[in-house]
Amino acid sequence: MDLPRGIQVVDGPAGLPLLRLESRFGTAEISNYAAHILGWRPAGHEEVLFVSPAATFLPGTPIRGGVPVVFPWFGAHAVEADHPMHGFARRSEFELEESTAAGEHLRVVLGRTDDASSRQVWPHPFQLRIELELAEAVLRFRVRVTNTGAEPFRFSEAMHSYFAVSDVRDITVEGLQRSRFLDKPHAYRARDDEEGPIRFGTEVDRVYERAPTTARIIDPGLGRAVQVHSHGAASKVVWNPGPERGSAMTDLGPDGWQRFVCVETGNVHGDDLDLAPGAEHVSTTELRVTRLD
Ligand code: TA6
Repeated sequence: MDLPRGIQVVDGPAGLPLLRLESRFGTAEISNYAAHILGWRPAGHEEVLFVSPAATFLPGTPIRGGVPVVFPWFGAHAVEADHPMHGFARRSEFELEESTAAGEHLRVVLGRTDDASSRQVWPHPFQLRIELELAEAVLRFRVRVTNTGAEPFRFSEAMHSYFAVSDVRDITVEGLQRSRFLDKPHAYRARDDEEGPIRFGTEVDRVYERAPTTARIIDPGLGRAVQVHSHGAASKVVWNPGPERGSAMTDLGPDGWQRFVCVETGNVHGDDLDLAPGAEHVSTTELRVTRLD
């Protein structure tokens, strides 16, 4: 496919081919493998996403960092323990379907459908498209799921975004105060008693159902705030493994846990979705970076 000006194929980590979108608005990268967004540097700012220095880029394995695509289930499979964590999409190949440039505004669409491998673990025909737009001061990504079969299906989805931070112990996440969440480290106990911003240092793993549309990562060390705004995505998940779990994650490295926070957007747990034959669902996430005064 001929690529428009501003979009090119470059060699990424471990020789992984990446699509690089570059304009006056900044630079972003996404791989055909797993439709995995691996970087975003808006004009005037440093890298916004975290990719672990110990990440592996092997076929069939998830990449630690960037924006893993979680589909068609979130977390462990509800019944089959041997099914891949967070579904199969983040371990599979996508095809570049569209690439467009409108001035400095660049956009690519990567897609995949069901295949023999997916049907072994999830018996539904589907089309999954990940759209990535590099716009002025915004990185926008969409998840488009279409039911191409004759039967309805239920699914969960999330864009599991890893954000680079100075030190997770020095940041806060605002915007979710007093919102109800499921507290995974405490047996998913439901809570809504958090009056202040979320702080980190020990394991934090929270699923906010019917969450507020916008959360903000406040990072005094980097002098920036990252806004995570979503629509068509009822859930937010906030995760950092903390020192104990983090140091045991081989693709994270010894102090990798300190360098990121996940603020994920999607439709998970009680927000999972039913899709009728022929129907399509779109969820959109927009990232913005501002300097802290
Ligand atoms: O989104 C939070 C979470 O479900 C955590 O419980 C943790 O498992 C994290 O995802 C990472 O999962 P992964 O399979 O990428 O190691």
